[in-house]
Amino acid sequence: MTTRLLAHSPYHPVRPGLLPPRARAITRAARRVLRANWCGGSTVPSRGLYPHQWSWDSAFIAIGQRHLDPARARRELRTLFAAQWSDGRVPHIVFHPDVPLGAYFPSPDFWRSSYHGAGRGAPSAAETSGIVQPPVHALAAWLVHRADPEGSAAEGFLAGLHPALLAWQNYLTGPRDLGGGGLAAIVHPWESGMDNSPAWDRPLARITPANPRGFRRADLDHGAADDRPTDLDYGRYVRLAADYRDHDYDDATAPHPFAVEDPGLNALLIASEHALGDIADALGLDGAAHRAAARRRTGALVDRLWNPHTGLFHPRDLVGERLLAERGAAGLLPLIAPDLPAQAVTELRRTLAGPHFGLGTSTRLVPSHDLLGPAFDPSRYWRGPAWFNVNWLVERGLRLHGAEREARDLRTAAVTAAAGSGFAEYLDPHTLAAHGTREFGWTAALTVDLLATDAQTTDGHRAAGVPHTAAGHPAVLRHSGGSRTVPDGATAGDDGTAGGTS
Ligand code: 2M8
Repeated sequence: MTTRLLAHSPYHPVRPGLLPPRARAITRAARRVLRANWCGGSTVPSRGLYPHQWSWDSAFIAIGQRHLDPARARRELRTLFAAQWSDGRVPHIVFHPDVPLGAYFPSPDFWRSSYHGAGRGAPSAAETSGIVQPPVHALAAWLVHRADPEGSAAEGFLAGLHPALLAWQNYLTGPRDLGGGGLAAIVHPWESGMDNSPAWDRPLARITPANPRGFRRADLDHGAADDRPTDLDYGRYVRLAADYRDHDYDDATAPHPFAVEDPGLNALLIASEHALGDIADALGLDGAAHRAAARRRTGALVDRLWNPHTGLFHPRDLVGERLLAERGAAGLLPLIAPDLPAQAVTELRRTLAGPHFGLGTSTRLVPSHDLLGPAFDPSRYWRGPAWFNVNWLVERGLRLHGAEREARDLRTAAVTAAAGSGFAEYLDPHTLAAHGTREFGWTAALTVDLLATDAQTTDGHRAAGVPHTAAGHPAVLRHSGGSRTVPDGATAGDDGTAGGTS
């Protein structure tokens, strides 16, 4: 299948797997992107649009980089955690001091972390943002370790990072459990990583936008305005961030007019809790306690965010105390939770292939938003386009729960589309036309990882070491807020979700 076809044609059936020479050529191209975006201690998502270190980008980048240069992958994570605050939060951006202030907004002089974050233990030696992103990091650390256990042990990588990973998890499950139900809340749309999702429209509508004359958007210097958030949304993002800053980033006293339990972030929290269990085992500590915590959190996720009418998880708006109605790809991400009840797995798979996400029918990649939703936009940032981290997570979840064939098709589609688009930030899910920036860090890195998974996975069979999970166990799901049974026998693989180094 040619690049031209991929870029302009609608749905085509997937040819299983890639021939090794093609796979090697794609890996080489991805490696060039990662080298070009490397800054000496970490990797920028993109030289132009995102010229600093981003939190979940770095985790995804490390996951791919481990196959190419494991020492660099370890460095990526250590650099990020060097800027962790002493309250445990990992800031969503760590700013490079040599990049001009005007290159990205909101810039360090907006967040003023070393001043406003001092009470929460923001570092004095680095400038960072004050909000967070989804916790992919313990999962990334475990996968990075597994790719090169000897090098990792020689550097004391796991032992060195473990306290920081624990503190990060504890920040999210402690001060950020704003709803008191065992899940972490986000206090800004950017904390979901899916910044412009239509799910945030309703809670954002309560926020008075900041005066547009008070700031200048740098993102529009690099991309098409139609691919990016509107000025009105940007004004609201700025207002929320400024108010949090002006409360010194203190979760206990900040008013949090935007407070939402996001299924994507919480699914990653669960996957990382499992990975912390594996890390603890490897260090001779109590891994079982983490797995028990992950099971409890999976129960909370089902209780609070599952919607049996849509067969999907939905964000819970803590201010309005209700589930948000929009169907977003974040609602599919609990597939990466090993203990998810079998019934939820079955229904999520049905939803994924159904008309709202169309995987394998009208689309070959998972769109970020409901194809039939009134707000769906195939080219605007997080309002419909397919993103590679979302597709990587869904692939992993499918494989974890034994859907190897769908996982393989998704891998092939994602890898081919990534390479054919110049490692674009996001794609129109119907035409696969590229949008956003190109040579994007996690697109390149996760392509490498998917190719490595492909190489380790026997066609038509379960990946070596992929654990059997909830499938076949009795499970009862009721409407969100009701009771549910989570099977006890579900196990995590030795990498936190799916076994091996994959
Ligand atoms: C996008 O978010 C930043 C703000 O954090 C932006 O739009 O300026 C999102 O796609 C986010 O998920 C990602 O981490 C970041 C850098 O790639 O860009």
